[in-house]
Amino acid sequence: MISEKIENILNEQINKEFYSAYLYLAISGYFDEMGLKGFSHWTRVQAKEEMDHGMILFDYIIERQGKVNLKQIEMPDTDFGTPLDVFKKIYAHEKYVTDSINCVANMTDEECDLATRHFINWYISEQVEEEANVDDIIKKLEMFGEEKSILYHLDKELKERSYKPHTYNS
Ligand code: OFO
Repeated sequence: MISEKIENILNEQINKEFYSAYLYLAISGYFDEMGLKGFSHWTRVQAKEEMDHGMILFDYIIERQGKVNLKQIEMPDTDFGTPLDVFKKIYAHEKYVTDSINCVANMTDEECDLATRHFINWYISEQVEEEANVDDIIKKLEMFGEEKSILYHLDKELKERSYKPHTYNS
Protein backbone atom coordinates (compact mmCIF):
# COMPACT_ATOMS: atom_id res chain seq x y z
CA MET A 1 0.00 0.00 0.00
CA ILE A 2 1.21 3.52 -0.75
CA SER A 3 1.45 6.27 1.87
CA GLU A 4 -0.89 9.29 1.81
CA LYS A 5 1.94 11.54 0.65
CA ILE A 6 2.74 9.26 -2.28
CA GLU A 7 -0.95 8.90 -3.11
CA ASN A 8 -1.35 12.69 -3.20
CA ILE A 9 1.69 13.37 -5.34
CA LEU A 10 0.74 10.61 -7.81
CA ASN A 11 -2.77 12.05 -8.07
CA GLU A 12 -1.28 15.48 -8.77
CA GLN A 13 0.88 13.90 -11.44
CA ILE A 14 -2.20 12.34 -13.09
CA ASN A 15 -3.62 15.84 -13.39
CA LYS A 16 -0.40 17.15 -14.95
CA GLU A 17 -0.35 14.32 -17.49
CA PHE A 18 -3.96 14.93 -18.50
CA TYR A 19 -3.27 18.66 -18.68
CA SER A 20 -0.36 17.82 -21.00
CA ALA A 21 -2.77 15.83 -23.19
CA TYR A 22 -5.12 18.82 -23.26
CA LEU A 23 -2.27 21.17 -24.15
CA TYR A 24 -1.01 18.97 -27.00
CA LEU A 25 -4.54 18.55 -28.28
CA ALA A 26 -5.08 22.32 -28.29
CA ILE A 27 -1.80 22.72 -30.18
CA SER A 28 -2.83 20.00 -32.62
CA GLY A 29 -6.03 21.91 -33.40
CA TYR A 30 -3.99 25.11 -33.83
CA PHE A 31 -1.61 23.48 -36.32
CA ASP A 32 -4.54 21.98 -38.14
CA GLU A 33 -6.03 25.46 -38.59
CA MET A 34 -2.69 26.61 -40.03
CA GLY A 35 -2.81 23.76 -42.56
CA LEU A 36 0.22 22.05 -41.00
CA LYS A 37 -1.22 18.53 -40.96
CA GLY A 38 2.07 16.82 -40.03
CA PHE A 39 2.65 19.13 -37.04
CA SER A 40 -0.97 18.56 -36.07
CA HIS A 41 -0.54 14.78 -36.34
CA TRP A 42 2.68 14.78 -34.26
CA THR A 43 1.11 16.74 -31.41
CA ARG A 44 -2.06 14.64 -31.55
CA VAL A 45 0.03 11.47 -31.15
CA GLN A 46 1.75 13.14 -28.20
CA ALA A 47 -1.66 13.96 -26.67
CA LYS A 48 -2.52 10.24 -26.81
CA GLU A 49 0.78 9.34 -25.15
CA GLU A 50 0.08 11.86 -22.39
CA MET A 51 -3.29 10.21 -21.75
CA ASP A 52 -1.45 6.90 -21.48
CA HIS A 53 0.92 8.46 -18.95
CA GLY A 54 -2.06 9.54 -16.87
CA MET A 55 -3.69 6.11 -17.11
CA ILE A 56 -0.51 4.28 -16.10
CA LEU A 57 -0.45 6.35 -12.89
CA PHE A 58 -4.18 5.71 -12.43
CA ASP A 59 -3.70 1.93 -12.68
CA TYR A 60 -0.65 1.98 -10.43
CA ILE A 61 -2.48 3.81 -7.62
CA ILE A 62 -5.25 1.21 -7.79
CA GLU A 63 -2.81 -1.68 -7.82
CA ARG A 64 -1.15 -0.27 -4.70
CA GLN A 65 -4.53 -0.04 -2.92
CA GLY A 66 -4.54 3.75 -3.07
CA LYS A 67 -7.40 6.09 -3.91
CA VAL A 68 -7.59 7.83 -7.26
CA ASN A 69 -8.55 11.48 -6.94
CA LEU A 70 -9.20 13.18 -10.25
CA LYS A 71 -8.81 16.95 -10.07
CA GLN A 72 -10.04 19.70 -12.37
CA ILE A 73 -8.00 20.10 -15.56
CA GLU A 74 -6.89 23.65 -16.31
CA MET A 75 -7.77 25.23 -19.66
CA PRO A 76 -4.74 25.27 -21.97
CA ASP A 77 -3.33 28.38 -23.58
CA THR A 78 -4.72 29.29 -27.01
CA ASP A 79 -2.18 31.89 -28.08
CA PHE A 80 0.62 29.85 -29.61
CA GLY A 81 2.50 31.91 -32.24
CA THR A 82 4.84 30.51 -34.88
CA PRO A 83 5.76 26.79 -35.00
CA LEU A 84 9.09 27.65 -33.36
CA ASP A 85 7.30 29.57 -30.57
CA VAL A 86 5.01 26.58 -30.09
CA PHE A 87 7.86 24.10 -29.74
CA LYS A 88 9.70 26.41 -27.34
CA LYS A 89 6.54 26.49 -25.21
CA ILE A 90 6.30 22.70 -25.42
CA TYR A 91 9.92 22.37 -24.34
CA ALA A 92 9.33 24.64 -21.32
CA HIS A 93 6.27 22.58 -20.42
CA GLU A 94 8.18 19.31 -20.65
CA LYS A 95 10.93 20.72 -18.42
CA TYR A 96 8.23 21.55 -15.89
CA VAL A 97 6.90 17.98 -16.09
CA THR A 98 10.43 16.60 -15.70
CA ASP A 99 10.88 18.68 -12.50
CA SER A 100 7.56 17.36 -11.28
CA ILE A 101 8.55 13.72 -11.93
CA ASN A 102 11.85 14.35 -10.15
CA CYS A 103 9.89 15.58 -7.13
CA VAL A 104 7.85 12.36 -7.16
CA ALA A 105 11.09 10.37 -7.24
CA ASN A 106 12.44 12.45 -4.38
CA MET A 107 9.36 11.80 -2.29
CA THR A 108 9.59 8.04 -2.86
CA ASP A 109 13.10 8.26 -1.38
CA GLU A 110 11.82 10.24 1.62
CA GLU A 111 9.02 7.72 2.15
CA CYS A 112 11.31 4.70 1.59
CA ASP A 113 8.86 3.49 -1.09
CA LEU A 114 11.11 1.41 -3.32
CA ALA A 115 8.26 0.02 -5.44
CA THR A 116 7.09 3.49 -6.44
CA ARG A 117 10.71 4.54 -6.94
CA HIS A 118 11.09 1.65 -9.37
CA PHE A 119 7.76 2.52 -11.04
CA ILE A 120 8.65 6.19 -11.52
CA ASN A 121 11.95 5.35 -13.24
CA TRP A 122 9.99 4.70 -16.45
CA TYR A 123 8.73 8.32 -16.34
CA ILE A 124 12.25 9.63 -15.74
CA SER A 125 13.47 7.92 -18.92
CA GLU A 126 10.36 9.00 -20.83
CA GLN A 127 11.03 12.64 -19.95
CA VAL A 128 14.62 12.38 -21.24
CA GLU A 129 13.22 11.11 -24.55
CA GLU A 130 10.47 13.74 -24.74
CA GLU A 131 12.80 16.66 -24.08
CA ALA A 132 15.23 15.32 -26.69
CA ASN A 133 12.48 14.89 -29.32
CA VAL A 134 11.20 18.43 -28.83
CA ASP A 135 14.73 19.85 -28.79
CA ASP A 136 15.41 18.12 -32.10
CA ILE A 137 12.43 19.87 -33.73
CA ILE A 138 13.45 23.25 -32.22
CA LYS A 139 16.98 22.86 -33.59
CA LYS A 140 15.66 22.10 -37.08
CA LEU A 141 13.34 25.09 -36.99
CA GLU A 142 16.16 27.32 -35.74
CA MET A 143 18.71 26.00 -38.20
CA PHE A 144 16.61 26.04 -41.34
CA GLY A 145 14.23 28.87 -40.50
CA GLU A 146 10.48 28.92 -40.89
CA GLU A 147 10.11 29.58 -44.61
CA LYS A 148 7.20 27.80 -46.26
CA SER A 149 9.36 25.23 -48.09
CA ILE A 150 11.15 24.26 -44.85
CA LEU A 151 7.87 23.95 -42.96
CA TYR A 152 6.51 21.84 -45.81
CA HIS A 153 9.37 19.32 -45.51
CA LEU A 154 9.31 19.22 -41.73
CA ASP A 155 5.54 18.83 -41.83
CA LYS A 156 5.97 15.73 -44.02
CA GLU A 157 8.57 14.32 -41.60
CA LEU A 158 6.36 14.87 -38.54
CA LYS A 159 3.45 13.14 -40.29
CA GLU A 160 5.44 9.87 -40.08
CA ARG A 161 5.20 9.63 -36.29
CA SER A 162 3.30 6.54 -35.24
CA TYR A 163 1.41 5.96 -32.01
CA LYS A 164 2.29 2.99 -29.86
CA PRO A 165 0.12 2.72 -26.74
CA HIS A 166 1.95 2.80 -23.43
CA THR A 167 0.31 0.66 -20.79
CA TYR A 168 1.06 -0.28 -17.20
CA ASN A 169 2.81 -3.65 -16.79
CA SER A 170 3.36 -4.25 -20.49
FE1 OFO B 1 3.89 12.83 -19.82
O1 OFO B 1 5.35 13.44 -20.69
FE2 OFO B 1 5.03 15.01 -21.61
O2 OFO B 1 4.22 15.98 -20.37
